[in-house]
Amino acid sequence: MTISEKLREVLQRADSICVLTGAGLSAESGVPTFRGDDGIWKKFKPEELASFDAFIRNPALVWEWYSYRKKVVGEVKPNAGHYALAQMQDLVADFTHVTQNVDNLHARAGCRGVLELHGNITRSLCIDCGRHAGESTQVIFTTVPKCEFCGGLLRPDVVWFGELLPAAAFEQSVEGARRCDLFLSIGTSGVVHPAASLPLIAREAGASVVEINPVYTDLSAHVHETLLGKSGDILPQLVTLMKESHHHEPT
Ligand code: BJW
Ligand code: ZN
Repeated sequence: MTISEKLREVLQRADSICVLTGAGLSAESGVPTFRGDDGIWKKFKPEELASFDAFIRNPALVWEWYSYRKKVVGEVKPNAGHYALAQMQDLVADFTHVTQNVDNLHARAGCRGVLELHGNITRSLCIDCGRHAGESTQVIFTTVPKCEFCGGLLRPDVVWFGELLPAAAFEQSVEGARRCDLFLSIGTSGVVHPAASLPLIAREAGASVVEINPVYTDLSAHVHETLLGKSGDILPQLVTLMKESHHHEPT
């Protein structure tokens, strides 16, 4: 993977960067992605588990999937890609970090103010009274967990298909996409909307749009450049270039 002269320039000049991260960012930490070869939990597609209907039909199955994933994210660590983004936020005046991930790994790497479009798997809430579960119920569940206040069913505090994204976080993401000079789409297949529309919004508003992924995606035709490779390899290289920028300026 070589970084084009054009991208080098954009990186070094950008005052405002917006990043959209997806499951691929956490793949190198050992968190399975949703789609692709290693992306299938048992035999299920995300569409068959990640919906309120699926949950009501079979809460035990859906909780089994989330319990497994909570266990995984508790056991793994952020990787070089997460840490590179935590560094990048300090190298640019305006940085918007939007994520579709629910694994909390960006926060653990020191990324601040991450806009979590699809919620956070470390939290649960009651489907009847809407209250969040307290610390004591945040353990790994062996059965379907119930609300400590009203006895209702608890669900993971994530956004399922057919559900609205958190409005404020999505609005701030759109603003970040409109404002930025450089938009990076990292480790996402770009098939789930409305998150997948953010790179297009950025491009429409005049940003350079660059994708980082080991393979081409549904977004590739719409970006200026695809950097083919792993985010844990490429993001640290981009940060190094950004740090070098000042040395290259004429005195
Ligand atoms: C690496 C790597 C390495 C591997 N380095 N990369 C417009 C058009 C069409 C459909 C719709 C539309 N608007 C809305 C919809 C419907 C639906 C939708 O988008 N469906 C499509 C599938 C067709 N969207 C919704 O329902 C959304 N809500 C909504 O729109 O509300 C309005 C509404 C209300 C009522 C009715 C209708 C509309 C909500 C979407 C919620 C998505 N939720 C999930 C589950 C979250 C909880 C959980 O985690 O369990 O979010 S689904 C799942 O997909 C999860 C992810 O965040 C999301 C995106 O996946 P992501 O991150 O892209 O992962 P993968 O696995 O797909 O890709 C990984 C990539 O990494 C791959 O490309 C690899 O190559 C790459 N990779 N190693 C870099 N080392
Ligand atoms: Zn309740």
